[in-house]
Amino acid sequence: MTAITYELIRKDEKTGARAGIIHTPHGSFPTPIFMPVGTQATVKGVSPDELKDLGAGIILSNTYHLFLRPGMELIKEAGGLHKFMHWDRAILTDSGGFQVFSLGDLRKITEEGVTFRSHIDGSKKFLSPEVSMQVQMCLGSDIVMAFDECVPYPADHTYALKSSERTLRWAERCKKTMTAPNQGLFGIVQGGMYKDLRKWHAQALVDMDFPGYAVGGLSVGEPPELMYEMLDYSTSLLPENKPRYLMGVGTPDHLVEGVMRGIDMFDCVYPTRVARNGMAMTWTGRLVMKNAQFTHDHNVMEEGCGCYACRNGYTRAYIRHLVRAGEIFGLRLLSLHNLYFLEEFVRRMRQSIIDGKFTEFRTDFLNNYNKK
Ligand code: PRF
Ligand code: ZN
Repeated sequence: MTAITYELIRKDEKTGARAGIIHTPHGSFPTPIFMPVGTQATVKGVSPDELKDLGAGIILSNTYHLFLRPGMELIKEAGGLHKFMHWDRAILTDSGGFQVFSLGDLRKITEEGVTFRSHIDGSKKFLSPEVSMQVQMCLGSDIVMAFDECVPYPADHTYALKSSERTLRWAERCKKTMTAPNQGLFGIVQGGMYKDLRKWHAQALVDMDFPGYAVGGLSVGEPPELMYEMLDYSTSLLPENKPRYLMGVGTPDHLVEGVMRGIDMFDCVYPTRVARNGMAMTWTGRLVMKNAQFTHDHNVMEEGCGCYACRNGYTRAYIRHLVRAGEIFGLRLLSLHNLYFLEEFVRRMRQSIIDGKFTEFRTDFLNNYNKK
């Protein structure tokens, strides 16, 4: 028995899109899925009950942050991350192999692991495949990510090859260390922006037989067309009976393109981050709530939206006022709306796959979303 299994429900005939179900020890959820990000063991400003209410079946959290603060001992003492943060549905934790490169100071990478200085207090720390697995075992997340290096963009072929070879050796070490029967370890495809490396890396990970695969190293500053091309090469060799996760990708247009290429899982800080900048996501594009055009606009953010804010009639004029006044409640209403929007977005996308209408969904969405 593996902790994580994927059930394929329907494959689109014209594209790589697929509808499925992922089963975890903390419940099952439909795919394609969007995972809200709870870096510090909280999705900023949103309670677990509110997350359930908007339909989240799984959230993402981060080894890097929780390792530095509050530390794995405390979370272990609390009985694991689910209990600590009061979330009883599924959790995926990223390995720290990405955050250490974007946040850690004075990094030094060796075969053994990465030495760095904490961005919180400057103290010297060390993360490796073994440490990352041990931390993630203390956290007790349902889906555990392998410790990798995200090849920076741009990188030359020699560097991308060396880095991806090391990530492969690290994946072996992760697999050896990760022994918890109720946690599933996903491999991460790297390879930079090189087709040959992408194919080789994906194949090598498939040979190691993980319960799921992520495509890493994308959405790191490359043009979208290049990302889609690399995505094609990365997924072409992945087995049909395992979930596929595109890491750190989260705008609606990237979600549709990812799903079209056979991706099942996404995560991104985008909906909550832009909410805190006063932006609302809608089916016809983004609304900058501070704009004067909303001063007298007594409509909800989006007509027909089922989120807490729109369902209860909070108006654009009111939210504009809250945002301008710097009130927390305004940011909360925007976060609840944006997260609901993306969960609803993946629900409709999934339904369109089941109904055999994914291509139409994609065309309609892109037409409406880019109209403004
Ligand atoms: N590796 C890991 N986490 C990630 C990435 C990666 O390549 C990315 C790249 N978009 C986001 N998060 N471990
Ligand atoms: Zn809404």
